[in-house]
Amino acid sequence: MQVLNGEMPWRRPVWFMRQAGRYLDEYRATRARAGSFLDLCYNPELAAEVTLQPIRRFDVDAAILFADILLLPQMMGVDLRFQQGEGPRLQPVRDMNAAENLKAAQAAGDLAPVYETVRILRRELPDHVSLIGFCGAPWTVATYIVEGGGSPERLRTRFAALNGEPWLDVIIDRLVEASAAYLAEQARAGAQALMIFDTWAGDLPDGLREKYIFQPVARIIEALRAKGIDAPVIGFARGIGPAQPDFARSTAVAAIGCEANMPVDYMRKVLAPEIVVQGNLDPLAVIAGGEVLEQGVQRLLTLPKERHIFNLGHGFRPDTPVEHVQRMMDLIRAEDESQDV
Ligand code: 1CP
Repeated sequence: MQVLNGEMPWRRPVWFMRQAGRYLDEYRATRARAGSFLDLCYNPELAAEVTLQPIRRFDVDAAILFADILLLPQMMGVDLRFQQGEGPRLQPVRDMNAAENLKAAQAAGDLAPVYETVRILRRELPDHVSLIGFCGAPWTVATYIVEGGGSPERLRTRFAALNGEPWLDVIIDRLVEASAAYLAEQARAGAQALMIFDTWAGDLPDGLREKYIFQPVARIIEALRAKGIDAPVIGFARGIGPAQPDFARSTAVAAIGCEANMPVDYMRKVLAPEIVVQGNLDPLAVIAGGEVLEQGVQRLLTLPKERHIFNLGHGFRPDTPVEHVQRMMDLIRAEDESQDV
């Protein structure tokens, strides 16, 4: 929170995307107890439990609410299932009639279990651990709605954007409205910072980013401010590379998440002077361990502490060895210890 508010932090802040997840035995055990992934997301006690598991293991500075970006479209009326081993399946929306049936107004109100998870977490977390709420960005959530699930190339959605399909505009507008209400409720329940995940932002060419990536995120933040929510927002427009400064300027995010292939030199010289950067260790380097991990961490420690939130460039993979995560934490914390003496 100090870095997001433009202050010098007491140490370099660190947290990890997907820090709660399948690489932890205790996560797999709790998930089995919950039944399905969605049962876990909608069970406030168990969702809070899995959020807290990595906090007990590692000395991280933030917890991210355990939920999923697809809960919101589910409450907007899109049928959602998680098939074992296959990822999400949604009822596709690909025409005006289906788009106009998406409910925006009451969707956030139907996510009460998520706000209960946030309240439990704020009660249970140590004071120095910040709580991050989140939602998917309209573009990324729209890709799941249009494709009907995960998809290697997301071609239907990208062509809908290239062709300027009016039904895609309706989907995006409904998502903007519902997402702003959803994030506002998370903040009211106790989330101190909010992150907007635009995992598929890199799918669009120059000229279309403004309309489908920047503006929807900007409108969500404007709506939050209009509702009196002043929590800082971290924008993760994954894969837009040198368009990051444009994203930062057009949206008024407090920080940008950087993808794993963003050169650290570019983050230090071009991005950090303008905005707080979060990221961007390659999740594969954590699996590899050894020299690769050590060098990757050291490279990121060259970023100014008051402008950097240590993280991965994308989430932990399930095959990540827990000892390597601990090793990474030790390497990061060694910086602060060496400066204390
Ligand atoms: O237990 C399991 O096997 C389920 C795996 C899983 C987990 C742990 C899914 C299914 N979602 C989550 C939790 C989750 N998802 C969090 C929790 C907080 C954290 O620890 O980070 C967050 C923030 C998300 C966000 C999310 N869901 C994104 C954006 C970030 C990213 O990873 O790029 C996306 C794209 C999703 C969709 C989704 N949910 C789950 C899967 C397998 C997918 C990807 C589907 C696909 O595109 O193939």
